[in-house]
Amino acid sequence: MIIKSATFIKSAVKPSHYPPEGLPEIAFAGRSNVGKSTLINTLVNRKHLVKTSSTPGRTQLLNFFDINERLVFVDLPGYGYAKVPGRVKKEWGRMIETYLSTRSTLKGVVLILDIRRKPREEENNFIAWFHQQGIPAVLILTKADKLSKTKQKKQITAIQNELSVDSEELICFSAKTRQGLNDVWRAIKYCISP
Ligand SMILES: Nc1nc2c(ncn2[C@@H]2O[C@H](COP(=O)(O)OP(=O)(O)OP(=O)(O)O)[C@@H](O)[C@H]2O)c(=O)[nH]1
Ligand SMILES: [Mg+2]
Repeated sequence: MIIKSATFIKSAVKPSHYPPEGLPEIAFAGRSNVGKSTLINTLVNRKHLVKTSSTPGRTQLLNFFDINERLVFVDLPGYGYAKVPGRVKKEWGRMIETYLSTRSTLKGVVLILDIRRKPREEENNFIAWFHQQGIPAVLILTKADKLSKTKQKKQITAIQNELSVDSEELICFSAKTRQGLNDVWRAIKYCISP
């Protein structure tokens, strides 16, 4: 994918703040600090389009980005960040769920998992819920550079069993080595025009 332009549109909390529906949209979801914002920056070949941080909970709003004036990426706040109080967590959950269930231009969700971690109930719930809503999901195992190729394979099998998906549905990715970058783009394009 040749990126001619990648620009921040706006941040939003509720539907009245979302930009008008128009271009096809792809949302990026995952546990806090998993590497959602970094994945977006890598996809569009910009180091600082989206703010990233080693501190979990960096992204707290829905952030909309225009890509090539052809599609929109939405960086969602991470879930499961332990240090956030229960009330705030609930609001985050509601914010993400409202977006995912009401946005008619949403074409797919990229769900990002850390290749080193076993998925938990949250990930399984997310996947089941996407299915139910008819939202295509792309599953990414990120930070692949942290594991050897052999260990990557082992983790793919473990995660695949845990999530009850085919191994072809899991894309190994690394922002550091750019492993899997083309596969991620291919999957995103397929969501937009299957
Ligand atoms: N080694 C390695 N580090 C990564 C990779 N992707 C992200 N990181 C690091 O992981 C940390 C979190 O990255 P972010 O992109 O800010 O994560 P996020 O999911 O957007 O986090 P929140 O917005 O807080 O939910 C940063 O220190 C990144 O440099 C990767 O592929 N490999
Ligand atoms: Mg982020």
